Amino acid sequence: MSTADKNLSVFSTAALPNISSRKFALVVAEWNEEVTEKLFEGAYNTLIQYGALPENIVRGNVPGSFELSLAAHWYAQRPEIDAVIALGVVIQGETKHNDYINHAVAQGITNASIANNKPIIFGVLTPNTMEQALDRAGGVHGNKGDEAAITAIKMVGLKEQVLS
Ligand code: DLZ
Repeated sequence: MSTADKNLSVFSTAALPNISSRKFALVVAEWNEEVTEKLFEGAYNTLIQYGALPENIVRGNVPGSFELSLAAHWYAQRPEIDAVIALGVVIQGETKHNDYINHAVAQGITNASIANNKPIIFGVLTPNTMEQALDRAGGVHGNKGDEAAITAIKMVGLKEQVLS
């Protein structure tokens, strides 16, 4: 299903793990800040709604989405962090810059996640227009930040189930 047909804030919440002692890092790109702040709000509020404690959530800002993977890697290296959520928006431009950024971030986050054996969630919107971005940052298609937070919670639970 494409995101055009999906509301990013509607998901199954059956059997979510207890996350009251889990620690999360949110890494937020400053580029397209009007959108990424909404992604942050969505992710933060969803973590709180499903049981995370405010003191167990840390935030780090990076200049643009290209820097998300390295910063996520740094947070994932901290032993106390259970999951990292990387939030950014890369809007298609007149050049291919967006393609390079999108591929680099997707690959960088995958690599950092596997290297650290921790969930690092790809909360990056890759729309064609600002309007499409806003639609997915608390607009008609929900909030990618909400979806990223639920994904982090589910992956923390799955890791516990599989590895402990
Ligand atoms: C340079 C750039 C461009 C053109 N577009 C975006 C964007 O749409 N979203 C985003 O998060 N960052 C963008 N950036 C910045 C890069 O991610 C990176 O911060 C710079 O290339 C570093 O010099």
